[in-house]
Amino acid sequence: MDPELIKENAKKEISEAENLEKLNGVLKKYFGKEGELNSVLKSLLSMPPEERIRLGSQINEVKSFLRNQFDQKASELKKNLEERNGRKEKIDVSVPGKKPRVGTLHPLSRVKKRCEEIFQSMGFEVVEGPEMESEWYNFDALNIPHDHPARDLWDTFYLKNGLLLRTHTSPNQIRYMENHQPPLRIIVPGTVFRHEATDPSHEFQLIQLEGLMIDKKVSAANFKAIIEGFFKRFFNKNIKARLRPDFFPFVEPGFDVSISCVVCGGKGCSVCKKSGWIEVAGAGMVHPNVFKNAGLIPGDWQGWAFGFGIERLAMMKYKINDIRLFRSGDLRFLKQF
Ligand code: FA5
Repeated sequence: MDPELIKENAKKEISEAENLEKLNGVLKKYFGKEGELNSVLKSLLSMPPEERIRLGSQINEVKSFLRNQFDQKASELKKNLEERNGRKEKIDVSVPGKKPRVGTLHPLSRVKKRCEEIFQSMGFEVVEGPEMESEWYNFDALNIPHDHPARDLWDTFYLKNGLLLRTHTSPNQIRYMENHQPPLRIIVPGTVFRHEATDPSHEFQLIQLEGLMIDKKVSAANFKAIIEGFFKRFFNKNIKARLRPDFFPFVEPGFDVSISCVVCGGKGCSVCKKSGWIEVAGAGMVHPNVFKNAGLIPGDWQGWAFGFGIERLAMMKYKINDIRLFRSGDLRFLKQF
């Protein structure tokens, strides 16, 4: 058959195809194994060489022309189909949107931030110190010599480089006084580490907040007023503070600080074990040896220091009964904040 005739017929049939199925039929009819173009190609074998070349190139031209026609028609039909099926992009303004989840501050970060705000408003500067600490700053300079039993209470992780992971934020009392002349008021929030088993109220990693105030005349009464004021604002309740004698080698005298129970207000409940009080911090008047080790003359200055755990405050504030939840990574817990 004449290739030109095939071309005209196929062109007509392609343009008339109403759907992809019909177009496929046309494709098969002309391009299939037994299709018209192939049978013309087969007939070339019996032709003289010159005729074969001429007709062969004519067939090739027809083939590429028709291929184009098929492709164009196929994409036209597909587009129509998509439009009919509604698969083309459509904006349905009535569909509820996907709400992006906004992250929130970790409860410990929130509590730490709030503590900083309150102390800053009372004139305290926020200071930081290293988590990897020397024995000198963590123990010796704080009046805890090598053979002192208090070291057992603060067992920690000793590092291969001769340093250790600090067990409390108190080393920063020395670090700060070494470089700053009193009068001074600082707080030092930071992570500390202890070699101890965990339970609902103990972690081996926690955040402490250290406080230090040094001046010419600073008393325990002054400390009590500051710490009570802090807790009143932190819990937004009429909290009372209580100091009882306690021992820490770096203070003299030393106090155990309790606050009236945030749940029962001091009447006695299961949280405060019926005592009406909850222990929250260690504190005391700065020991003369600490002044000496920081390069200050003990008789020249007076001061107090305290340290409490941020986790324990967060537990009271948000009524959390297991300290281990904070670092569990459990989103069901974290999403509540
Ligand atoms: C100290 O670490 C002293 N450096 C505090 C201090 C500072 C005393 C300045 C005097 C002057 P203590 O080991 O008691 O003390 O810890 C202080 C607070 O950290 C505790 O009251 C508690 O709130 C918290 N804490 C201690 N160990 C843990 C633990 N394993 N898990 C959770 N909180 C803890």
